Amino acid sequence: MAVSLQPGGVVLVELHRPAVRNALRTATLAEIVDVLDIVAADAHLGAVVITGSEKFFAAGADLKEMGALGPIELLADGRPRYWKRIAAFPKPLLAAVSGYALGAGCELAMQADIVIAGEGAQFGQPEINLGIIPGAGGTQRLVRVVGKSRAMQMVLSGEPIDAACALQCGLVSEVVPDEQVVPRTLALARLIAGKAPLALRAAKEALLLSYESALTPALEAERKAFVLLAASQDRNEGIAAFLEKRRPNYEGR
Ligand code: CO8
Repeated sequence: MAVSLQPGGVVLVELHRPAVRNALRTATLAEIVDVLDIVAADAHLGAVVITGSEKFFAAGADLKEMGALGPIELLADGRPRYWKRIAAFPKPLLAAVSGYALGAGCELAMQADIVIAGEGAQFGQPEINLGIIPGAGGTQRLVRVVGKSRAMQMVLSGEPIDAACALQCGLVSEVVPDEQVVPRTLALARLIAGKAPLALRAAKEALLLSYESALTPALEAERKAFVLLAASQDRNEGIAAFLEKRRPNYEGR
């Protein structure tokens, strides 16, 4: 895995295990979590982009590693903890997906707040072909994103969908030529990372509540966050900058 600092306070995480098509070892998830912890704690870093190679985002869990675990070992396995920590990352997380995003690779993409796909991307939950089912959100997040029928089709048949279909059903927000996936996602991340940090955090939290909560309590939480932001300097700065026709200077306060 390679980690690099990009312009605008964006951190790029590149999965790199070509021999196994970027299969996700537990240690890889731990490394991703370590990066997210560092970014979360650093006020100069505003967003993370995670990507793979042009042909493979990630081919799922590492089957050599996972296949060796029985139920008792799986119960004690650290992966669910890492997935939860990825989900709890408070800053924007974007996925730039080229090629295959299968199994845990598709689940990793779904953990991102925004997914940008290359034209050749394929998203799938092929676990059924192995006699198992998705185990890191694939049955739950997928149905919330693409709806019941499409999720059932993907999980029960194991057949992947292409980028055009992923766009149509809302799994990704943009499809661009494969070679543009990383530059486009980095540019979007840079744009987002320049916004007021407290407002970004509140917005992400409020949007994610729509997954977790019924409408009325989620609307109340949104309203509370909206009201709370009125106490921030950045809110006054943002409005003042607009009225004075200048760029805002956000400080995260
Ligand atoms: N884990 C480990 N190794 C893998 C994985 C993987 N997920 N995917 C590919 N590899 C390895 C292959 O074994 C092969 O190794 P070798 O060269 O030593 O033979 C090498 O990568 C190249 O693979 P292919 O020859 O198949 O490469 P292609 O480019 O022809 O195809 C694909 C690429 C389409 C990605 C294909 O490799 C594939 O279908 N991979 C498996 C995808 C899959 O089933 N993913 C779901 C995994 S399960 C999961 O994520 C949920 C958790 C599972 C828990 C299991 C608990 C028991």
